[in-house]
Order: sequence, then structure tokens, then C-alpha cells
Amino acid sequence: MKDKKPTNDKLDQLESHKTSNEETKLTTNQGLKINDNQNSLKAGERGATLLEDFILREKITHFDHERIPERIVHARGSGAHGVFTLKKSLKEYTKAKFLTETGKETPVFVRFSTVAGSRGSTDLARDVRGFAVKFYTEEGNYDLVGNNMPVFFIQDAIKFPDLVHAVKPEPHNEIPQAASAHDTFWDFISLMPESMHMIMWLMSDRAIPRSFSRMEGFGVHTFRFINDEGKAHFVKFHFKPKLGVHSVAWDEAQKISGVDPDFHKRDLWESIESGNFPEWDFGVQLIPEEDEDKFDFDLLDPTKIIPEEEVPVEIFGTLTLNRNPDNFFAETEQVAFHPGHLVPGIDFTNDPLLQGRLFSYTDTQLLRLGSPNFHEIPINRSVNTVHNNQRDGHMRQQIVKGKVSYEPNSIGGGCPFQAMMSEGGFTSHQERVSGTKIRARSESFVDHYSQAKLFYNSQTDHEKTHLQNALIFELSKVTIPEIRERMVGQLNFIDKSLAQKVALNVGVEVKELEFPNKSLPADSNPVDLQSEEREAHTRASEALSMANTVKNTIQGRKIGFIIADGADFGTINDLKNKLESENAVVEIIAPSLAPVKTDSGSALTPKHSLTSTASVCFDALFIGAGEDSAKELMKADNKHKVLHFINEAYKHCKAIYFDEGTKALYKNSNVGLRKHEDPAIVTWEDPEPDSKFIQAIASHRVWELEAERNT
Ligand code: HDE
Repeated sequence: MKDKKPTNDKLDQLESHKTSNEETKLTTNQGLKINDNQNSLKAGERGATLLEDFILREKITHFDHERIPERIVHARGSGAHGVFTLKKSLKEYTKAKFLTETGKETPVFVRFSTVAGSRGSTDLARDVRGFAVKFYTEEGNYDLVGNNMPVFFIQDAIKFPDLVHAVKPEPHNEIPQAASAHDTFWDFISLMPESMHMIMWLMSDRAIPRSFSRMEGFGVHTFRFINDEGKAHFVKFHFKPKLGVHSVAWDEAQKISGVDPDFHKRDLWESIESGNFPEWDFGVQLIPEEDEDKFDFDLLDPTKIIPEEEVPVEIFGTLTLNRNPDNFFAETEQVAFHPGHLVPGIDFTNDPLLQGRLFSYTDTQLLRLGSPNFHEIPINRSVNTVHNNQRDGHMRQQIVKGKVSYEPNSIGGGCPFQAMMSEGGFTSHQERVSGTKIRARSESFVDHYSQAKLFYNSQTDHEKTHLQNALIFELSKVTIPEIRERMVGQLNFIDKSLAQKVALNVGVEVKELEFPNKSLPADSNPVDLQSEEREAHTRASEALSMANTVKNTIQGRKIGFIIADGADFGTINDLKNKLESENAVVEIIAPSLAPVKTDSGSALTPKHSLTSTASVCFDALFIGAGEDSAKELMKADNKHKVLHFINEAYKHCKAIYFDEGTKALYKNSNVGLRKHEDPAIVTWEDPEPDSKFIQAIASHRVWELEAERNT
């Protein structure tokens, strides 16, 4: 078992801020011991409460001020500590120390999030996921504030408030929560051709991940690396999950939102607690500066990817999450990311979306955390000490000695000194810029459909079906037919059969959008963009399909064992051991929470009852464990519940293992209706059922059999 409580420089630093209430006496915030925490001070037993009750006043006042504004976007999040280990030096490309000394370990704090929903909304919303990483390097904090999708909706930061207003609940009635399926979102999107590539990602299963540990992470924008000689490369950052990129079905996502809205948060927490540490390969696509114009899109355009076939991702290290926070508010809620937290060796580009972000993040922390001293909150402190002449402000913690708080000074011996480049002083990359001051979009940003096509073309049949169904679901919630029609018109530029399919199901006709369209901002009109050359973008990129992901591990997979009294202890134990030895998680589900009496006489305590959980919370099911247990499960009280588990898991393309004695359950379920071989259905007749089950779980789902399983 891996060490559950690893430590590092950042965790040691945090330790000094921690307290425990163990074996202590209750006190006020001034340290005064409290004698009665049950009764306020009154004039007589039934009398009015006295204003002088400073203990009551302190307690209630603090309570009244417990809430801070939630993040305007990415409000709902889950965080974890971890470490980044450099496996291959990038010295040739960057002077950032944490990327140059092979073997070096850098503490990190990572926060995953949904974007649109409030802090209390479901984890399973169809949405982009934030993937924000704070590297506590010896040269200061470096924040890579990315997403689980490599592109964005808009090309310029000035549109961000409009995008967010459109996707958030509608202002008149605050409906719907954590959902893009409503009029205002699709109104905005249908008028925003540049968002079409992102819409393909958002309507794909990437928007409903199985877990945070099974998502990719992307820096999205093109950044710059600068090496010791001052030479720059363009870079795109990628995190690739060791567990593969896997998602749930949309029907499943909606049900999980009811049964366990904390599904992702819980999975991350439990994985780390059990030593199943989530891991990602960290890599970059590197482009020499002189190749800037080699692509048929602009590297500064955040609605474009660089296909991995054109520039492969070079893996250089591992990100491991190995420790849960001790306090959600102090760490996950108060952590403050900012794409402008840089270290020498990494710099920005002129991507107009990134440029706007550089203003927004500090501004938002000032509102959210309430003071320019938010960098002093323990989770935000750099591991190297901070020295400057900034002073005072709300909630200042640092006690800077001496009478000097200005520069230049002679009284303080000139300290703190500016650092020379050779001493690690940050200098911005000396990019040559020229131009007239102008509000305009570069012509190199105007191709809005080619990469949307590339994405769609790269999907397998079942992925395309999921994407179509997502669009049908979302647009069916749009009450204004003109918006549905306009959206279908946009889809028609991406794929004609996709547009037809959606149109048919949302009650509109495919009509050619007329351009120039007066409703679109002038430079959003996709005139002349569908030239033959661009139409040629019918090629595909393997990296864009989740079907090609890692399918060789069952680490962290949750398998429900549905058993009842009389269950065969040996069978359960053998299979459980096999699954757990590969780091899967086995949870027993029984008719009630009463211990299950097994044939060996020993009892097994179920974690769930057939009523308290549902198949959507599991990756796979094992049914039975002998004739007696199966008979119990077939009893009237249990039968329909067990069959519901089986049928639902079957519908969601999961692995199901029917043990000896469960023939009746098998036959009564939809699985019994199958006509063909199904690699994820394991029965008593299989020669090597356990290994077949393990392989099926590792493959995640038999999506390719979804149509058959649902007829
Ligand atoms: Fe953000 N974004 N964003 N964003 N973003 C915030 O900062 C903003 C964008 C991302 O776990 C806010 O601290 C603007 C792209 C993540 O704490 C805010 C624009 C990408 C998180 C903000 C963008 C992101 C945020 C809200 C367009 C992927 C959560 C709270 C110019 C590369 C970080 C906060 C966490 C959070 C602004 C677009 C990622 C308001 C103006 C593109 C992962 O400052």
C-alpha cells in the first residue's frame, strides 16, 4: 500500500497553520475558556437576552460572516494535494527550474471544477471541467489554469461575460441550475460560429467524465517556453490520465445527479484515501518560434488544437495526487489560481483570450477573498519567502521588520534587491510587436468549422450517436424554434447528416444560413470559409476519440457485489481478492444493511442495501454467489430491485457477472434476451469467468453494443 500521508515542502508549510481540537477546552476567539456553550446570558431564566453576552455575540457574528462569494464560474470544485515529478529535463526549451532537473519533485495543489453550476450543484452536469494546477516551485508559484477540453468557446476575452451570462441560469427566474440546455445559451451559441469546435467537445462524452482521474487536462492557450539562451518555443500543455479518458452515459449522468451528486468529489476523495492515487503524464507539444505560420490556423486562436499527428505530445513528467485536504474551505475554497502566476522560463502569447484572463483572476480574488493579501492565505503562499515593499491591507499576516517600505532606499541597505536574470529575476520575453491600435479580429482567426469537422470526423459511430443525442437533448429544451433552426444551420456547416438528424428530432428544417447574417457580429460571418481547401478537413485524428484511450487497468473501478444470505463465502472472497489486488474497489450490496450470513458461517457487512444505492454508482456488477443467495435475491421483495440493477447496468453497457445459481435472474433480466456474444457479460458457462470480468471492467464499457443492449 502506498503511503497515505506523504509530505513535501508545501505540506510542511501548511502544517504550521493547522490546529486540532483534540483534548482541548472550548474557548472564545480571544482564548477565553467557555463555561457554558448551551445557554445565552439572560435577565432571569425566562428573561430577555442581555446585550452584554459577548460570547453569544462573537459566536453569532462569526457565523453570520461565514460565507464568501462563490466563484462566478467554476464555483463547484474538488481539490487535492500532490506532487509533480520531472522524468525528462526540458532544459533545451525552458529555464524553469522545476522542468529542468530530472527527478525533481514539486508540490502541487489541484482543483477540478464544473463551470456553470453553483457551489452546491451536481458533479454530473454536462459541462466543461476546470483542471487548475498550482505548482509550488522554488522560484515561486506557477499556475496552469486549464480545462478538460483543449479549446474554448470564444476567441476574445471581451465576450466572456456574455458567454457566462448566457449559460448561467436565466436572470428572471434563476432556472436552470448547472445546465446549458436552455434558450439563452443556445441563442448566444447559434450566433457565435467560433464556438462550434468547442460545442463538438461539449456535446461529446468528455462533458460527463466518469471521474476527475479519467479526464485529460489542457492548458488550452499556446504559451511560450524560454531557455537559458533566450530562445523561445511555443507550447501547448497536456495532462494524460494513466487510467485513460472515460465517461458515463448521459442517462446515467442524470441519475447519478440524483443518487450521488457528489460522485466525482467522492471518487477523488476515496481514491486518495485508499492509496489509489490518480496520476497523469504531463506533456507538451513544442513548436519552434520560426514555425509559427506553418499551420492552417493561428496558434494564438484558442478555438484550435494542434492535431497530435502534426505535433506529437512529448511526455516529460508525472502528476500524482496523493493527499486530501484537511479542510475544504481553507484549502479548496480559498485557493486562488491565476494564469499570470509565472516562473522564469514560461511566458504568455498574445492569444486575446489569455490576455483578458490575465486581468480577471486577481480582480476576482479581490472580491472573493476580500483583500490584496490573499497570497498570504496558507494554501496560496509560495514555498519560497516573499520579500517586497507592499504593505498593509485587510488581514495582513506578515510582520515585516524595519522602517523601510520603499525602493530605492539607503536606510535598508537597498533591500530587497532586484534580482538579475542570472539570479532568477523574471524578464518578459522580448517579443517584437508593431501595429496600429485597433479593435478587430485577425483574419487568421476566421475559420470556425474545419476543426469542428475534424473532431466530429474523428469520433467512432457510438461517439457520434452520443454527440447527436446530446444536441437533440439540449436543443429540445430550447423553447424558441428560430434558435433551434439557427443552431441546426450552424451544424450543417460541420456535418450535413448531423444537422439532418438533429433537425428531425427537434422539429425544424435544415435551412442554409444566409451570410452575411445581420444577427451575427460582422467579423463572425463565416463568408468564404468553406473553400474546397478547408472542406478537405475531413481527415481524422485518433487522439480525439476516447475509443482509443487506455483500457488496461481496473484501478479505482467500483464493483458492486449483489449478494444475500447463504452466499458462498469462498467465491466472494476469491473474486474480491483478485479485483482488489488490481486496486479495484469492491462494495457489497444486500437486501438490507443487516450482515449477510454466508455459507461458511461468517458474516459480511454490506456497505449498501438494494434501496440505498443504484447501479449508476458502480462500474460493474457481480450477481449471486451460489444457489442460496440467488434464491434469496429472487424472493418477491428483492427480485424487482435486483432486476432493476441488472437491467440498468446492462443498458449502460457495463460488465455484469452472473455466478452459479443465478440463471433465473439472468433469464428474467434483459440480459437474457441477448442474441449475440457480449464480451462484458460473464456467466457460469464461461471457461475463465474471473479474467473475462476483469478484462471487461478494464475496457470500461461495450459502447459499441449499446444499440443492441437497448433493443
Ligand atoms: Fe477562467 N476564470 N476565465 N478560464 N477559469 C475563473 O477565476 C476567465 C478560461 C479556469 O479552480 C475565475 O478564481 C476569463 C479559459 C479554471 O479556482 C475568473 C476568461 C480557461 C478556473 C475567470 C476565462 C479557464 C477559472 C473565477 C476568458 C481554460 C477555476 C474564479 C477571457 C484554459 C480555477 C477564479 C479554480 C476561474 C475568468 C476563460 C479555466 C472569473 C475572463 C479559456 C480552471 O477570474
